[in-house]
Amino acid sequence: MFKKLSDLERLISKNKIVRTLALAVSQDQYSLNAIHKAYKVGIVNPILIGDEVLTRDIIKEKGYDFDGAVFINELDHQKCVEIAVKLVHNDEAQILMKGKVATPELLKGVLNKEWGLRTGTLLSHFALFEVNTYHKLIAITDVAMNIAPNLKDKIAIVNNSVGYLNKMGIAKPKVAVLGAIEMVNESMQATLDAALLSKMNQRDQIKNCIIDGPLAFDNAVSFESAKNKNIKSAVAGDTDLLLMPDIEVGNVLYKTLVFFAKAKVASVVLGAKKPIVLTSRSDSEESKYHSILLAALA
Ligand code: COD
Repeated sequence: MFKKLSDLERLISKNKIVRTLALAVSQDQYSLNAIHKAYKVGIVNPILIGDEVLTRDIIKEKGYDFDGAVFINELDHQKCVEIAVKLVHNDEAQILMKGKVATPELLKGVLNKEWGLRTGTLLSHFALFEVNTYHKLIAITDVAMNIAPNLKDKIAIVNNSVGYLNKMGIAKPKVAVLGAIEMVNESMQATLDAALLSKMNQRDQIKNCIIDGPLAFDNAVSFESAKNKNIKSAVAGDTDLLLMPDIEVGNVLYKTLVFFAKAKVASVVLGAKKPIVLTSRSDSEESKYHSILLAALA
């Protein structure tokens, strides 16, 4: 069982993983810092696409040693995205990373029908948290890509995340489908979807995990809370993955954990041809580094 995000490092070095990473709009000191760390420990070979002068200025100022890195000089952001995405599309790079560019701008490139990274399945965002008050790492999805997923989307989002957790060695991750309450209320769509997902899991329509829901946040993460409410569940209090009802709830929870609970987080977009590191500008350098590790493992 993984308890810390730094455990990812151990798994990567055990499997001797080395990936080529394409950074779109490379003049971003925070991304460069994280990439430099991953480069120095031999996990990534970077291709830096962006304003080469500005990028080299940052590298020089910070004293980074990027001797083996490839630089592609491009000033236009959209073109940078296109070049980076095409490198991954053509398997010349195995990780796409967002630099100093807006998330929707990058995602539109990723979803481009000709040269994007679509696979026919839904792309979704997967965030893995280390929270001091929880007994293991906990994943949360989707907090950054799918705005208002319907039932079909939620099935794909669960499958993407479960596939990743299975790869991490968790054979049957426990998935809590969140609602505002733990009872089905016909006026609350999230609770209806949760009940359907649970039943689909029981009938083996969604495999390799144990799904329960609706669960309110407290009983998803606390045995005691579940016990107090007399909830009998194989998931309650021991959740590996929290499925969010929509992007607003997910994004607020993500930021609450980081800013109020001082949680550590790593995140990656799954379901594309290759993993995408899509951290936000406010994420710490450590978080960006751990996200690269998460992508390298995917
Ligand atoms: N996976 C696969 N294909 C998708 C997905 C997805 N998640 N989302 C859209 N598509 C496909 C659609 O099927 C369609 O073919 C095409 O892409 C365009 O679909 P639209 O018109 O619904 O999507 P866009 O281009 O307007 O927007 C897609 C975004 C991912 C950019 C949009 O959903 C978005 O802005 N998401 C939130 C991103 C964000 O702001 N995150 C920041 C939070 S920190």
